[in-house]
Amino acid sequence: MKKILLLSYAALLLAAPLPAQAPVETAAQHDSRMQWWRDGKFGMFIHYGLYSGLAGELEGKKYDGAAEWIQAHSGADFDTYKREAMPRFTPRSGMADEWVSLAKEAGCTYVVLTSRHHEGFNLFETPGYDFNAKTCNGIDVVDEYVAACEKYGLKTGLYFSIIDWNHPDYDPTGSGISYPKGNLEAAARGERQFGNHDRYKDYLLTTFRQLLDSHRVDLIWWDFSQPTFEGDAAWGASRLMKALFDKYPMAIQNNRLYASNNLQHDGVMQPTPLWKGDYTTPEHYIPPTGIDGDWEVCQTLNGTWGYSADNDRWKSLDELIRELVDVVSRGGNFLLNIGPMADGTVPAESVRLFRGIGAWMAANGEAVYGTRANPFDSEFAWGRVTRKGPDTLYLFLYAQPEGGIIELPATFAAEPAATRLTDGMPLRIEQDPTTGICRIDVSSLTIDSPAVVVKLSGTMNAAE
Ligand code: H79
Repeated sequence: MKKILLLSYAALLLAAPLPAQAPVETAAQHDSRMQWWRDGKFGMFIHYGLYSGLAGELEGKKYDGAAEWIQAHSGADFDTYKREAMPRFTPRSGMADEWVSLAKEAGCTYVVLTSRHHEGFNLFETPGYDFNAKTCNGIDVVDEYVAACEKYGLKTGLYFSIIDWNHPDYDPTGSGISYPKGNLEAAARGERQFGNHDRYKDYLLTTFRQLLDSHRVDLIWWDFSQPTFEGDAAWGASRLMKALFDKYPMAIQNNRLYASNNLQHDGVMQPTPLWKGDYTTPEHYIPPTGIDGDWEVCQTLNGTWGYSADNDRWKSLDELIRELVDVVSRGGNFLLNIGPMADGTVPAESVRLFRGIGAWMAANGEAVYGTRANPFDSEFAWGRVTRKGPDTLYLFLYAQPEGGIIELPATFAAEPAATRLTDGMPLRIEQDPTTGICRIDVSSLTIDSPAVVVKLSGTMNAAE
């Protein structure tokens, strides 16, 4: 294999001091590494851990909100959490196959499973540290998951929490994030010690290496940092990144080893510099004008990531498909969550919603996969636009335009053609070179929710 002289892409772009182990590659190498992810557009997030068995309830008390946060919400100390949660966690062989096959059916191209969440319970075998699923009941959940991803041909993502509510060496004092009250009280009583955070960082690296040594991955989803607790100081970020690139040079990773702007919930979001990770990760938030560079919205079906027995605030299928289209039309990816139950079973409503998206994608996926953002300066009252290559646009009609006519501020070389995507029905199209406007007559279309897609073939002329 030809040995390539690697240039530091990040250094070229930033000319700023870099962490020693920032990924080094040229812009072309970067583009080729990112390609499957940029084209793939739609992924499934899977939140599964000890909290799944608790399902929003601990010691007889119910906690609303993000169910994977139940230890922090309840304040339970480690012993209580372990005692309550372990017996209720009953992973079943074969469940990962069900998750990934559902993802495939839904039209997802990649999947991301929580290999460990903030509770610090590892779903994979971690020799030397027994707070893991293998010790619990003999199933290495990540093993089965990776095998299922291979079986169904989906890219394999693993979420990896850098926060840890239960590791004895984790120092919560700088993290700026809720920490189980019970563990703080135990520390105050002298029953726990924080204080050796360097050892925790070593543990993170060892554990991450154990994960990589026995599981092939395409993507790592770190979670998460605060401005006061990030990067090398908080997590030994450079070492973790290097461990990933040493083992899987083509792997992709998000930006959450650093704080960046991940939890911003309004306004225009700025991109993350590449040395902090490959893409920006708005959570529960769809940036109204997109983000420069690569980005992915992660989203829940019902407001919680982890399974919660009482939560029935499900979004509708149409809402979810429109969220997907909004995101893709602005140039992003959409990572949509399921929270399986104690034994890995996917809640029936989640199955229904993902299958519904799959049915829609089977008919309209051409307008989603491999596309890029709306090329026009703004969005349209009637719906959204994606672009594929130099000569195809897809128009997602959410509603009839005024007078049944779409007006695009563009003209096309030669004769453009407009058709309804699902059946190729031709639509009348005309362009006016004097005004630079192209008109498509969609008055004959019934606009079924969530969207009807019109395909416009023709090379768009550059704006005057
Ligand atoms: O795994 C999911 C979340 O648990 C995780 N990221 C996604 C993918 C995440 N960890 N931290 N945060 C998100 C941000 C924390 C927000 C908080 Fe809160 C606001 C913590 C306490 C208040 C959200 C709302 C969690 C509990 C209540």
